Amino acid sequence: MHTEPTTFSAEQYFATQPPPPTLQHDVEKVREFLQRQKSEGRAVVLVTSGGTTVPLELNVVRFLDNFSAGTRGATSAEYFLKAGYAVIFMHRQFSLQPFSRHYSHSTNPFLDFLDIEPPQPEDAEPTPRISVTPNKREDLLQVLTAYKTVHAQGTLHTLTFVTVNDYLWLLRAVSQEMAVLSRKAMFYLAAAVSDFFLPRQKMSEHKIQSGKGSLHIEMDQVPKILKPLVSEWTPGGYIVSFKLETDPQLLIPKARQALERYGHQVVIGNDLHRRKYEVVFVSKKPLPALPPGAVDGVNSRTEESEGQQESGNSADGGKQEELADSFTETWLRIDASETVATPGFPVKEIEEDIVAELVKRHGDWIGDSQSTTSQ
Ligand code: PAZ
Repeated sequence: MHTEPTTFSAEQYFATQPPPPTLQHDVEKVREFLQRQKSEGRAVVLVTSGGTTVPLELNVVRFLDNFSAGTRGATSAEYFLKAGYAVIFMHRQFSLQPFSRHYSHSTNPFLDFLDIEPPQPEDAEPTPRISVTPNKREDLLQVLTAYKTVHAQGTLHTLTFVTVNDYLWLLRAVSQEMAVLSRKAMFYLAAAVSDFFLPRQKMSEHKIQSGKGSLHIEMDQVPKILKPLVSEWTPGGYIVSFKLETDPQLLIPKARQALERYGHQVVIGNDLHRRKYEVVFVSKKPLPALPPGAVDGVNSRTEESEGQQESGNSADGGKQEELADSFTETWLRIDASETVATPGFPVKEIEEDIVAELVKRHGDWIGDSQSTTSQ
């Protein structure tokens, strides 16, 4: 049976696709967390992390997935916590998490750090003890101390998603809750979210059978949820999205077009193979102050580009050149060799610099609004 692909607006999407069963419970917990952080005067960042799946059957046997391990999100979450933010860590189930990430890779399995000591004659109970391998103690102590501190302060709240549908519902609900923080809310959207999905109404109920030969599946486009996120769900928030490309030529044009279409604050562009040591911050240049009585043209310009497809080719009638003047690009780079664990040398993580830059920009942005409102 051939069914036509559908273009879902965000509204149509939520009207036709069912929410995950745990949504209500998750939202209540998020609300409590936010109330506590607000009363303690903290800024809160929502970090999304890891990849979404796209199930192919209602009784899911097969699904599409992507490469993301959640390293960017889990690492950044730690640096945000260190910088004094409270963090809602919305991640793909079983992907990397802050703190435990240091010990979940096969290159650093935590069981290899533990020793079994036989019971000593003076022990009351003849039970073997577990101890930490001496040369791993210092690192583990550091991670464990940070982890315990965050737990004692109650500044980390975790949420999980698996499918793209879970992700979309959660993102909408959490961002709507975060609106109470206005400018003190930051969104750090590092998850690798599928661009395509199979609507429930088109899914096979049972396992797709192999007897018919090759498999043809036509997927629909996932709605561009940055637009309602920026303009409806959490209008005051500071929004940072990520753009991953494999063709370096596309990185800047696509980042600019995203900013132009959605009107948020920053796109961080990264190339698949260079992402551990190089990223680019793309943002709009502040507009020059308007003369008294003049009309602000920002919104109309954003609307103008609304109908355009994101495209990196030059068949855009010189649009890229025209856009270049209204954006700034800041590259962050670290030495690639420093990102690899080498005995005696600390590992450098680019997320430390990404977060430092964002904390500064967010602080300036909050400061700007306070100086505007107090005028
Ligand atoms: O999870 P990870 O550390 O392996 O990768 C991080 C990333 C490349 C998924 C992230 O930096 C990113 O670019 N996320 C957005 C991807 C996109 O939708 O374009």
